[in-house]
Amino acid sequence: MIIELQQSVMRANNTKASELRAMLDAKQVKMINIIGSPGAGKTTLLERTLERLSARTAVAVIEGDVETARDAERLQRFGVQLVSINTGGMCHLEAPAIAGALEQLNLSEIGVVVIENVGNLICPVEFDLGDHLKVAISSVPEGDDKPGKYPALFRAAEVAVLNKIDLAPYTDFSLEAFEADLRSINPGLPLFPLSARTSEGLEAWLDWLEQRVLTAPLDTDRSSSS
Ligand SMILES: Nc1nc2c(ncn2[C@@H]2O[C@H](COP(=O)(O)OP(=O)(O)OP(=O)(O)O)[C@@H](O)[C@H]2O)c(=O)[nH]1
Ligand SMILES: [Mg+2]
Repeated sequence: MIIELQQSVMRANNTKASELRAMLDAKQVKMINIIGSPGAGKTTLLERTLERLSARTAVAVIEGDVETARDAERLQRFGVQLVSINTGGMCHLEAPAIAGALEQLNLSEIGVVVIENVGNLICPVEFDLGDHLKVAISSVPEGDDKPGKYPALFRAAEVAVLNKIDLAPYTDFSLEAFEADLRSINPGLPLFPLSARTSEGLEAWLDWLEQRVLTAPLDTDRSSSS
């Protein structure tokens, strides 16, 4: 009974997500879904990304948090359209909540919507939000064994960021081990090791992202399993 209910929730979510993606495609808006563990640096990467991307196109942000609007408050200085969603304890965002958030945005003025998902490596992967691009963010202090332990995220993502490389000298993190683990799960996944704090490696990530969301054609066939 519980399994049936979960399946129907997932089906309803995925139907809504497909509707959202079609609606965004019609308006030529791209939506990015950033997924990573608590503290991996999602908001910090978003801050660094907004500094450049919002100079090229109008960006809106949907901030998902279990509690508080702290991340949304951090982003207010960028003057972007911003909607904060408190999940009230839930470990992920769902498509109906994104639909509600998108209704609050003036999409005719927006080129890119960025979602910061709830900090979690498992639940957010299960729920398609109607996004065009899933970004997996890991960070050095989490350890180099994470791709193999949480493979679903690294399979679903179209790109991976490894943040906090400035901390590598103080840990036993091995970039080679991380990459090998990642490659065993998703051989072609682009990986950007960087530090959102020192900006090392940031340019390559920003170049890739700009190319993907500003010039690459819309990919309307992506689904939650992609
Ligand atoms: N040393 C270092 N610290 C970083 C870097 N990026 C982020 N941090 C720090 O890591 C902490 C968490 O960063 P956030 O950006 O808030 O992480 P988050 O993933 O948004 O966290 P949640 O939204 O709570 O899941 C903060 O203290 C940041 O200043 C980095 O590249 N290097
Ligand atoms: Mg955050």
